[in-house]
Amino acid sequence: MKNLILKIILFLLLCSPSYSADENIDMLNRLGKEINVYSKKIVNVDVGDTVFWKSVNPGHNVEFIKGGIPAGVEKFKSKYSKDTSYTFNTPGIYAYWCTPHKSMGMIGFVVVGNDKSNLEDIKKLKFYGKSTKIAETLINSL
Ligand SMILES: [Cu+2]
Repeated sequence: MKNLILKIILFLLLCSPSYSADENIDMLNRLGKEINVYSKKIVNVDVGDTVFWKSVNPGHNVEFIKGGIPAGVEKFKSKYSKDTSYTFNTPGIYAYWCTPHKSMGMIGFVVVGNDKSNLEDIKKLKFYGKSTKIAETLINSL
């Protein structure tokens, strides 16, 4: 009987869904009709969670936008054509873009700990070209 209970506990531990809210995002040349795009434009994670960006197609990266991250957070810029990740330990909204495609709509947002206290800073960010309209739509949906 004790053995059975142990087996049931083990089964539950192995088969229960992960409580972690880590996210995976692909960096792509094309997704449907869009070109140069992150597979997810907005993700919501908990404090301490990690977001992984996979370099599915080469030539992309992740760069936090100056003024578009919570106060006290260091800047972050990944290498082109490389998988990258970032662990979000400070709550708030993080705005980022792909450095070479920042005017082509390749932008994204991470909301950490459901904290939107820096939303006004995010609204003041300057976006370029095709990203301007996309940013407006995304920010309005945060
Ligand atoms: Cu890119």
